[in-house]
Amino acid sequence: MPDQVTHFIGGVPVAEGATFAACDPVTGRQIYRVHEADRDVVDRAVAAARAALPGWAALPAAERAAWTRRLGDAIEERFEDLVAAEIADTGKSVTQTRTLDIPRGAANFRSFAEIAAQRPDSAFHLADVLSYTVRRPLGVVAVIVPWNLPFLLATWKIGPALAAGNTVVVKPSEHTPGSMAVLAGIAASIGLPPGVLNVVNGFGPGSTGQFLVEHPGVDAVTFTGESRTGSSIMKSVADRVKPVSFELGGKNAGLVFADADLDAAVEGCVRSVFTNGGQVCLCTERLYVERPVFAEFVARLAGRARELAFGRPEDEDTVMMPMISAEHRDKVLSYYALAGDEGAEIHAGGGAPRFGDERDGGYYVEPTVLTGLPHDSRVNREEIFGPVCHVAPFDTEAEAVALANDSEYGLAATVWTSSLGRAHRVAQSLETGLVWVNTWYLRDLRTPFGGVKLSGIGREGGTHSLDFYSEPTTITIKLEPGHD
Ligand code: NAD
Ligand code: 6OD
Repeated sequence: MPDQVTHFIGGVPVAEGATFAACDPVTGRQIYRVHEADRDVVDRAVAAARAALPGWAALPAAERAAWTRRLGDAIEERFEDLVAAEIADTGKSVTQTRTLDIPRGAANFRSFAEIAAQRPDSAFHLADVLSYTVRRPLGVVAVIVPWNLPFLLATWKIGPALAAGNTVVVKPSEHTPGSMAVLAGIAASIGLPPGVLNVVNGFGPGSTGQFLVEHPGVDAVTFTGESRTGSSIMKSVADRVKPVSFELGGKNAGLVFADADLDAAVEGCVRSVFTNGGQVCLCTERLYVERPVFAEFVARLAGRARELAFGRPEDEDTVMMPMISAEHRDKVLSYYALAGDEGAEIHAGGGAPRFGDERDGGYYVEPTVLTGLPHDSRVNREEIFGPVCHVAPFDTEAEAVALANDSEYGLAATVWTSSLGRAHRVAQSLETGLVWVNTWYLRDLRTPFGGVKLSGIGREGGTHSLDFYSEPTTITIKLEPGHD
């Protein structure tokens, strides 16, 4: 592990700016220091990206795709370094990091290389008029990402942005800069043209993130994070009308019908509620269960929650990971306390575990299952972003859909049923960008991904990403002289 994390500008590391501590969420101890990019450093990163833009944008799509693919391949070569960096920053389990976070980074580059290389332009021929469309990159794209799936979410944006001909300045979360530092090293080692990929570190408001999105040399912003941060970024780029793509928060519902395979539903909900310590925007925080199976479902889910292993990240059977920071742990625990104050019955968890070792300095909370709260309680309304769900009974399909849709958010929902008709009907009635039936977080990278309401603007994934990261120009040619 390096003792400091630097920026990466124009193909070289840049160790400038005051430093701040990055802490290990497992123990709370400092692991290294991170340089914070001030306005001057951000200026230089944007200038490097602008200088690289004409050459990169002019490359044939197939050549950019080859570079993008090479980044994916090189991730495999530095796999263990990336696993180590991601675990150090987040405390997530080695099993998840090896099977989800890092492989998805490689897949993000490879998939978008493929999709971009094969993308046709459209043409329309009408009598003596030919109209066709060419797509141009947006320019310099600011990529701002959160801490929960740091490598997966950054590469999900960098891959298509580069394949579409943009150059990027990436700002990872202040909590999780490690894996982007490794990616920067990978870019340098494969000889990616300097300035195509730049990384600056720092905080959000009044710091690196804000300087970057407001920079006049940045043409577009792609952001994943909290809804209120999205709203504030939108305001700060409004004057320049910069294109934005936002993947924001969620308060996702799961609907369990009495005709569901209950074993599969319980295990699926264990995943959808507790994966990554509940710190995935797609995690379920509200479960609605049809009354005949409600009591059994709650008992089984709570039983499974109590069993989830709190090992160390390097133990292969560890499931539970810490919250990212002391502040976030305190926020989650404050919702556990609020649930008690609001009259919840706590079936599992409700507090912070004690280990009797160095992990007591870390940021762990217990997986928690609640019932008995009113639909309008804050616990049922606000995104908690921890390993917790509230379970409520319902009596009719219409009631379940109405409860699920009664939210300011609209990112994802899950439906558990054995009826094909119900699956289609309910899935099409849910006001979310994503619905999973009898599964959760099963991804096909070609599909549109994103949310409605407070959960985001726009869709990324497959050609939808390429649509965002490029602008069409329609060219209309009159083929024969004559009247228009
Ligand atoms: P956050 O909004 O606090 O921060 C995200 C990133 O934005 C960080 O890099 C941060 O430094 C930066 N930032 C903050 N304020 C900024 C500003 N004013 N200008 C520019 N940059 C700024 O989010 P977080 O706490 O890191 O992540 C958790 C949140 O992200 C949750 O709400 C979660 O639901 C959401 N999320 C959504 C998705 C999705 O796909 N919809 C995916 C992951 C996380
Ligand atoms: O899988 C993805 O592509 C994606 N964008 C996941 C987002 C997860 C949110 O925490």
